Amino acid sequence: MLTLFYAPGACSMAAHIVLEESGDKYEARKVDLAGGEQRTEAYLKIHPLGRVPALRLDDGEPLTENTAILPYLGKRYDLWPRHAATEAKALSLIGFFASSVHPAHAHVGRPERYTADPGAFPGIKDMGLKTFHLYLKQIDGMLAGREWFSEHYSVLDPYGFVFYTWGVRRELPMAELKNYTAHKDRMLKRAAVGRVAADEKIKV
Ligand SMILES: N[C@@H](CCC(=O)N[C@@H](CS)C(=O)NCC(=O)O)C(=O)O
Repeated sequence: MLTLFYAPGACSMAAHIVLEESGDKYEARKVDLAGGEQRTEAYLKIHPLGRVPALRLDDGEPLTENTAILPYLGKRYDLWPRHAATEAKALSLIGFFASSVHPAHAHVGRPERYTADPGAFPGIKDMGLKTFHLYLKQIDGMLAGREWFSEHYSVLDPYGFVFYTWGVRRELPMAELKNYTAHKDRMLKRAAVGRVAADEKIKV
């Protein structure tokens, strides 16, 4: 059985939604990020960087990083493109999400990662928020005229949904992003998304 280590509202929500939709039995283990559980000796054995998500596989080995976890779950539950070109596009989008969109947001929430000078925090947060907003607008453009990020619903959609909820949390004008907002509404119509959003107390 798979075990997901997650925190409410974090990027681990993407894998949480996929597992909830899979119909498979899995264990969801909440990690108390505010309380610093991610830095305990026990958790660092699961994720050496002290982050969520981490996925404990059937053989007991941990798998970390959304860029690995989501394709793995997608292939396991048939939520991953089957053809070489669409798969490459999916990897391209996951790479963009993980290496550009997510770190832009981290500048807002975790400025201490980027400078030791607290006086520089406001500038880092401000630029992070502007860059994050710019990426959200790009995502909105990617969804023009389409229902899902790939040809069919896939693991890309819960991952994209996470950043929408972060935009709401940062009080960005998300309603202006019509395609992205329609995507969020489609996501919320899925029963499993509703269950995870309730469990993680997500406001969108
Ligand atoms: N590159 C990692 C990033 C994971 C990450 O930064 N997770 C955040 C939550 S969204 C976290 O665990 N933060 C805990 C901390 O910074 O102490 C991935 O995509 O899996």
